[in-house]
Amino acid sequence: MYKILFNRHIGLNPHSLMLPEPVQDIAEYGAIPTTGLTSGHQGCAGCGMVSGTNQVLRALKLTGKHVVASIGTGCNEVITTQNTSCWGDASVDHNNFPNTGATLSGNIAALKALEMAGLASADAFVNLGMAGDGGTYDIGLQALLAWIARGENGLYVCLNNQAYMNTGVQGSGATPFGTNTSTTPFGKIVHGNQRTPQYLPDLALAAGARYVATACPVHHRDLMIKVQKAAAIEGPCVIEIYSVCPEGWKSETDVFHEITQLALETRAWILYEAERDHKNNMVLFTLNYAPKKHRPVSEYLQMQERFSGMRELAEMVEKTQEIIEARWSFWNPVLAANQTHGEERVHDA
Ligand SMILES: Cc1ncc(C[n+]2csc(CCOP(=O)(O)OP(=O)(O)O)c2C)c(N)n1
Ligand code: SF4
Ligand SMILES: [Mg+2]
Repeated sequence: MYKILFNRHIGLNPHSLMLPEPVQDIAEYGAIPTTGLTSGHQGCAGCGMVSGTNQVLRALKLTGKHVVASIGTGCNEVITTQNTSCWGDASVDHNNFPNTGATLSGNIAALKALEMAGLASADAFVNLGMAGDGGTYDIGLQALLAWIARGENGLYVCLNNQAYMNTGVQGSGATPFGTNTSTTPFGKIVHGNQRTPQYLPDLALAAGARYVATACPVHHRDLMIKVQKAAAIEGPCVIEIYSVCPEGWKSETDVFHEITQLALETRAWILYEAERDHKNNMVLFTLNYAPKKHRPVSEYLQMQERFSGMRELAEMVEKTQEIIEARWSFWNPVLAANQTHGEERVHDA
């Protein structure tokens, strides 16, 4: 059983622990660092996961290491590899839809074998896995949890757009309550998705992840610091990125920023991180963003037509608000103890 300890400086001075210095000499490891995403992707206008992926790679570039990436089937893989590879100087394999976790293990085994043969140093590489929410919460969950259980080095990034977008917007384990998807249609009898979503950081932490975090590309510095931190930590790390999807969310393509900001201010998406400290037998939680004012979730539901049916039903909006309050209640005593309630802070200032 782990003790839970909260950062005393919650919302004020996060990311103070274990933050690696950006590498000045990118040839330090003798490997070719990644470039970040290169041009030519085929994502829709306003797609959040293009920015998210780019920020992950740009953050890893600063580590000076070579990225070995295993990417699961889904929009991100399709839009960055079908015409031409947009992965620049990263080594990329497209694994099977359920296999991202397993491929992370295969890649680390290969890197160790290279090291034993004196051909490379495993230290010179970042072992990166990337998959969508369908590939993570549902079909890839077993491989992911088994990879975490093996305790190997690596970073698993879930690009969460809250449904199976690449195959026509089917509902996943991360789809919000009441959402209209092709497998959870909004009809007269059943009103959209009846399940409440699961939370990947909870699942990963329970399985033994060393570091878990949520992020969004609008707060790019926060996202990039988290990625760099995960790359420096020994053991399995999991970061989940909020990924606006105009196609599946039925939103306008120019409101990426507004939708994300509303998600944060209504607390439909919470920016936080948790680090496991084996030595002291504790998990350190940090809330990275505490909205000044808690806006009602009804405002978040307005800009996305996937919610157009449920937002007309008061009881469904109320239940959505209850889901948010229940999740947020974890942080209330922390905010009270730290007397930062009402402060707004995300560390990309
Ligand atoms: C074993 C297997 N089952 C089904 C598919 C079809 N398939 C490809 S992508 C995809 C949806 C991916 O959804 P998600 O992981 O959420 O990624 P997104 O496209 O939303 O980014 C599905 C069902 C497949 N490629 N392999
Ligand atoms: S369907 Fe959604 S996730 Fe896929 S490319 Fe388009 S906007 Fe991006
Ligand atoms: Mg998805």
